[in-house]
Amino acid sequence: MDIFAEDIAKQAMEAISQRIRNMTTLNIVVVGKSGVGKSTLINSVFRENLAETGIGRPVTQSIRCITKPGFPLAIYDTPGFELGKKQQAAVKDEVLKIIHSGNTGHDINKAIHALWYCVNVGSNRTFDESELEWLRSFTEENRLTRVPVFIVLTQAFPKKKAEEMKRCIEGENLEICKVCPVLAQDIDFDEEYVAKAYGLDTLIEVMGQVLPDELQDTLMNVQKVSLRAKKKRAHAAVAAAVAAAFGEGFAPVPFADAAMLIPTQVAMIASITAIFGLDVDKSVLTGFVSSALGSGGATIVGRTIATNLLKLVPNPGTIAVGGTISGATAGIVTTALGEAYILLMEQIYLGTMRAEDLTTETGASKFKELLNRRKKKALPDEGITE
Ligand SMILES: Nc1nc2c(ncn2[C@@H]2O[C@H](COP(=O)(O)OP(=O)(O)O)[C@@H](O)[C@H]2O)c(=O)[nH]1
Ligand SMILES: [Mg+2]
Repeated sequence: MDIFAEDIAKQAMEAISQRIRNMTTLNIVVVGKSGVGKSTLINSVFRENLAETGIGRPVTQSIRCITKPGFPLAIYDTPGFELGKKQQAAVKDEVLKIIHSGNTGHDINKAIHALWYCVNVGSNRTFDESELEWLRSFTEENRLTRVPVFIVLTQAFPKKKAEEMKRCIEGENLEICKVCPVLAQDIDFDEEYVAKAYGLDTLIEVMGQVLPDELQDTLMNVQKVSLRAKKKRAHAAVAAAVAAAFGEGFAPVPFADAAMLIPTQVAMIASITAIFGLDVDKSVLTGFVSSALGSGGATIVGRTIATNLLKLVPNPGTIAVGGTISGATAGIVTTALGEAYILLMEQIYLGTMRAEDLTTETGASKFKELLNRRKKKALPDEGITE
């Protein structure tokens, strides 16, 4: 069976768009007075400028839902929360109503998955009593619905003051997940001192600890603040793909049939791409496939695939015996391919490599060099069990 790198890239493109289309929608309610920094927070955490460019539609008297087509996130914003006690009570009832109606159909896409209660550190002396009352009453009524509540201390500067507020709130023993101080954007004091943004990665990482498994890929897809969390999830996706396809029950195949591994690898690449939430196009994928599996636009035959995949493995000597690919070998080479792709996604995420670089000769050789460096860094017997 002959295959073109471009065909594999096309399959991968299709798998990626299907993957993203099928992602579970993450629904977050954001509560807080006007001006505390809700919009800034949302735009800084998520990769689309949702608060700015999203489409808002009113869902209740005082709550609107912001979404963007093709983006698996919905933010329920609560404008007017500052307008006194009556309005705050109304917001509370409406939030609870939305939570209940989200739960009725047992559709995870409709449920509310988290509530961010935002309080501004800069302008508050202490935590306002009326806000505490709101939280006490809300968390009480949330006992059965159990929507995870995060208190986000926005514009958390000076840090010492933020820490004080955090301790004060923690002392209330509310049923909340976490108090997270954040500075969403740098603050520039007369150009003499800059307070650096911080805390957004922690907010996402603690969210990751409480969200159900169905939402983990979505959370990684939409967030743009924790590369560490994206990589961790991507590594897990590689391990899961390998275990599912090449675990027990995989009958060894001849080298010439290495193309059999491709559907699993295409699905794995799609998962990783969805987790990184990066726009990759067909030329990038063609470039990657060509550099990993074979050469240029030419057809790649099974044997070439096997040989080139083995080149990605730090120490292929011990596994390339017998002329057949066992489940363990298939796992090792597929893992190596996944790790190479994660490396590429990381470079693109960090901006040290542009997506289109891979289609040029200098870009491709730069990537090869990175792969080699990664291979050398790996322990001599990394992952090899056969
Ligand atoms: N430098 C900086 N400014 C912020 C931050 N958060 C909010 N602001 C500013 O505070 C003002 C109100 O923020 P906004 O996000 O619109 O608040 P919202 O009404 O709660 O949505 C805006 O001028 C923001 O630029 C932050 O983390 N850093
Ligand atoms: Mg706003």
